[in-house]
Amino acid sequence: QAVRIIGAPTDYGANRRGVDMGPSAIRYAGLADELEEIGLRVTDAGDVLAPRAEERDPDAREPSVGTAKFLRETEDVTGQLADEVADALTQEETPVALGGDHSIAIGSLSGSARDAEIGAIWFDAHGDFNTPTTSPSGNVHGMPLAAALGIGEFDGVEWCNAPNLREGNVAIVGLRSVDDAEARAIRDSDVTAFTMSDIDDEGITEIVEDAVSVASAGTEGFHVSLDLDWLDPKEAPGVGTPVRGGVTYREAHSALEIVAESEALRSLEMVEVNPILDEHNETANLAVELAASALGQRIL
Ligand code: DIR
Ligand code: MN
Ligand code: MN
Ligand code: MN
Repeated sequence: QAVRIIGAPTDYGANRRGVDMGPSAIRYAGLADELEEIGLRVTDAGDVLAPRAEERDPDAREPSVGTAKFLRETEDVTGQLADEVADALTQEETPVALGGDHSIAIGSLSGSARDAEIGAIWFDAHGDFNTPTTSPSGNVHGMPLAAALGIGEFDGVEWCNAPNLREGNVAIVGLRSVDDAEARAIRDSDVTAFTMSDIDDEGITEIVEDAVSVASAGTEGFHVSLDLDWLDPKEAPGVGTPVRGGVTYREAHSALEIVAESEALRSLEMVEVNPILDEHNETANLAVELAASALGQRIL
């Protein structure tokens, strides 16, 4: 089995700076070596081109999609990422995208869904289901799932809609911080959403098995989008929007081991690692470990 690492060093979508260094931090934590150790053939495609936010005007926007910040840059970067992800898949390599902020998921989802019906599992404290009108922040990292699904103003916006991803094949896991209008949009959609309370009640294995069923039903595999703020900040301090009460270290591994066992993982991304806010790169180290679990690391 082969994987292709693709960095997307953006911070346009986030409110705190430094997440553009995520790809470097995760590479430095030894991603390629770790994946080779578990028997994968690894290619590193380098980074897609993302100009520094300082060179850009946050308000230069497409009027059709409202008041989201850095939308042009997001379109540009996610377009490159989508092409690279789609190309990896045609070469039978599993794409492993490294963020950057979560806006890059617009690209990984549309690339992964270019030539196949896919599902998605979204491990995150947040719903990422805002649109430019519901967003309290204007930050696109709070919107990528809505953008990919064509919710609200994103309806019919071709560059961000993932062509073969249906709401019924999307599961969000680990919610504990959702804006009011965003919660309404999630409820009104056909997306399956599991909160932290659902994990408390049912246990992580039950919930992730359900998520895998949702994402696999009638699809040719699923994308896993792993926002490191899904974990409790004690385990993953190096993120821009930490929220207490997240999953534990062991729950996270267990979840990604279930993903690996499904043998339906089509593409993977790890986002929101911010080395400036981290302690000795431990959040990037954790991202590497979790990628190994998702990609089939076996203890025995
Ligand atoms: C918030 C934060 N809901 C927003 N979202 C984050 O700005 O839309 N997503 N941090 O990962
Ligand atoms: Mn998040
Ligand atoms: Mn997110
Ligand atoms: Mn717990």
